[in-house]
Amino acid sequence: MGVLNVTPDSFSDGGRFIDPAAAVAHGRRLVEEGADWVDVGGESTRPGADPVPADEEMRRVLPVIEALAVSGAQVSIDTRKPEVAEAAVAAGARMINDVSAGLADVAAASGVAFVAMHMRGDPATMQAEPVYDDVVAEVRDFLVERAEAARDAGVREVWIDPGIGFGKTLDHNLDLLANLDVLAAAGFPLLVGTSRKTTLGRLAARADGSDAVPPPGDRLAGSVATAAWAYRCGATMVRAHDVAATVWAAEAVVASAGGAGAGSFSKEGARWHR
Ligand code: HH2
Repeated sequence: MGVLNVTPDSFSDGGRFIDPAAAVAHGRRLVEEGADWVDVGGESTRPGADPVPADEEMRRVLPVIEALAVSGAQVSIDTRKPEVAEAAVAAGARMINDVSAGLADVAAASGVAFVAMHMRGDPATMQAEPVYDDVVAEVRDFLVERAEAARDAGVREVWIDPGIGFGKTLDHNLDLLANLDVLAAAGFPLLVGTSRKTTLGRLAARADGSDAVPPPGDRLAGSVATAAWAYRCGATMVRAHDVAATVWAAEAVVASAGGAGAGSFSKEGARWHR
């Protein structure tokens, strides 16, 4: 799943694709690089981000979704608002990626796929000392409850996502990454998004023995390493800004894991071929 943020303030690519033509061109590039889905968002969910009114969010994303869908791309809409999700589906989106895990009814009514992601609180407050007794069990139980409710509401394709960086400390994120196999065994396809996130910046600083956290654009190594790790642990989709590098990493890890008999992670729609 390639990331396309049509926002002025996203944490890593804010402002780069606010022009619709630039956004559409980047979305097409993500597909050429091997993205199976292009995840279009019009509101940043980084910690402390300003909320965006629905009409402004729609103004940003709808022309981009329409143009990408017409050119044959599979588009998901990254939103927490029902009216934006509905309008995005009308413009051609085939999946609702909802970081609040609350839009299952919209997905059911419109017949599209749904991603239920775990977040503690909301972006304005989520990094204020999040506390869990057992982060892996709590995230798994929440996701299974939301995913089962979505399935019962009639959504045919339901994904779960632990929401790396959403109301979690570095240690919480690492515990989740260490236990992705538990989430992969929860009964729903698993999506993981680590791309360029602060956790990776902090690990890079740790490796350097430094306090200086590298900026999002300098977190490629950690992004592809954790994407490969996620696939190895049973995830079947990762959310990535750097799609070409991520597809190569996926190919390398599946080939290494499976030996000569492994299938290949083809760029033809980024699906496993055996
Ligand atoms: N992460 C972000 C946004 N949406 N959706 C899912 N399912 N999983 C994620 O991990 C996830 C997500 C944050 O990244 P980004 O879109 O690049 O930044 P911003 O929220 O600042 O626009």
